Amino acid sequence: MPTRRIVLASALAAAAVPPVIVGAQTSTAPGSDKAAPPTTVLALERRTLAVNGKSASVYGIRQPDGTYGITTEVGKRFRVRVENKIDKPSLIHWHGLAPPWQQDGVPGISGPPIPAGGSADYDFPLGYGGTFFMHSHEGLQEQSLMLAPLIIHDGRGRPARQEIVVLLNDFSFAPPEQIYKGLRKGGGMPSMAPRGGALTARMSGMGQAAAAAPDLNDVKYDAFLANYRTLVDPEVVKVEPGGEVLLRIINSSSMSNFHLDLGQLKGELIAVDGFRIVPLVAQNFPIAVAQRLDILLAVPHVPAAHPVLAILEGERRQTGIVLAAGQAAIARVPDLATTSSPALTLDLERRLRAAEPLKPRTPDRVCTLNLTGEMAGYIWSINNVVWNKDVPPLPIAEGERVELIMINRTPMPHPMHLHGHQFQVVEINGKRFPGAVRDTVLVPPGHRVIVGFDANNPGLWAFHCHLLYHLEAGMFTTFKYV
Ligand SMILES: [Cu+2]
Repeated sequence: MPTRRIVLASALAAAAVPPVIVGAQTSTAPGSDKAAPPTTVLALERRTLAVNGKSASVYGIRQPDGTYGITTEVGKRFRVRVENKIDKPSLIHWHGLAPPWQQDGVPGISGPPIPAGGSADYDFPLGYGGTFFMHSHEGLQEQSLMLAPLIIHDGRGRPARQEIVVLLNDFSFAPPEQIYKGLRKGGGMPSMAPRGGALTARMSGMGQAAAAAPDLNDVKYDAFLANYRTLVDPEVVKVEPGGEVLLRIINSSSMSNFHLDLGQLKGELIAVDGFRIVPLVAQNFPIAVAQRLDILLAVPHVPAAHPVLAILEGERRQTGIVLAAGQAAIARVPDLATTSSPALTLDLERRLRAAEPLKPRTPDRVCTLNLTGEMAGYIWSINNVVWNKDVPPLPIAEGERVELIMINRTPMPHPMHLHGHQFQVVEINGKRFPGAVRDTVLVPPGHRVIVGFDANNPGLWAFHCHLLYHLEAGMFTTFKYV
């Protein structure tokens, strides 16, 4: 098969130049920067992962030395070549970054996917630091772990001695296509057996305001992973007694919201979704799908093992890593918490305050986005429109302050993500406040959440629920200002 390369035009050379597909012999696209070859190569590949002693075929995004994802620095350029070594087209989205829109990695929106055996070059400036991640936006690949951390250092907070990235994932031995088919049919597949039969009945009231208990965890997963491992054999990270660590928690699950539980330790939350907040101390932090938490942790002086756990919302199932301070015995951590956790709420969200809020400004444009759905057939939508390529983009204009009113009219929580921008949470259920700047916000059932953002990165941008099967089923739309 001839190797093809999609060369994405350099942002420096010309911000609005669309990607150019060229043959393998031509290594440089018109207008790209010939003097600047990519510095980092990321291979999209198949790999085998052992989960609780059973092996599974999953995807991975790795550098030639085996490193998953990228760690880089603010001020550098994001100069990356993605090599597609799987047997299907793929395209990687840089979640939380603000690249030129053609480099955002959403097939059919930002550009075409990279064909099997092909590669794509990316080059754009990194204007801010933080904890981000990368994942495929093609098909159901992210469900099979086509994802990795993307860390941009900016010397944030106090100089922690040690940084620990914790990648959280839900995992099923069933292929995602089978899980999705089961959801569309209203259950009945083994992976969802405990919940399947009740799906239609439970959701018959959908479309009206959600009453009573929220509906959580559509898919019954086989395992929950922290850095690709379960609590049967968790990652144990050596830490210095009396030292300080920076935890970078990434919820790259497909469908699972968690409560991050620090046990006896208190953590200082300093950033959400990469963006700094006024620091806040707690032992327990909600983290919805696609969100990130930066937490500073003072390690006690006494030698001890400190589990850092993520408990599935509404359930007892948990995953995590263990911090080992000094010569401490490491006890087995059960994969069930002692009690069921509650559903995620916005109690913490209401208390978050951006360290650098948006300048107060009357919005130039307000978009109302009803989060809607139909459980019969597992159809999810925005303003009752199921996404397809003929849905016109929502128009906005460069320079505008835009506010998005998200009203969840379904019984399920939806973590809503905007590409290419950061937004500030400015209102929850009618109460205005200068909340966190972030890229993904949870809208629980029956809630009304307003976010504001500045239209400062022209292009065609995706906006969607980050529960991956909701996204696949149509809870997706676009904004356009080009
Ligand atoms: Cu959703």
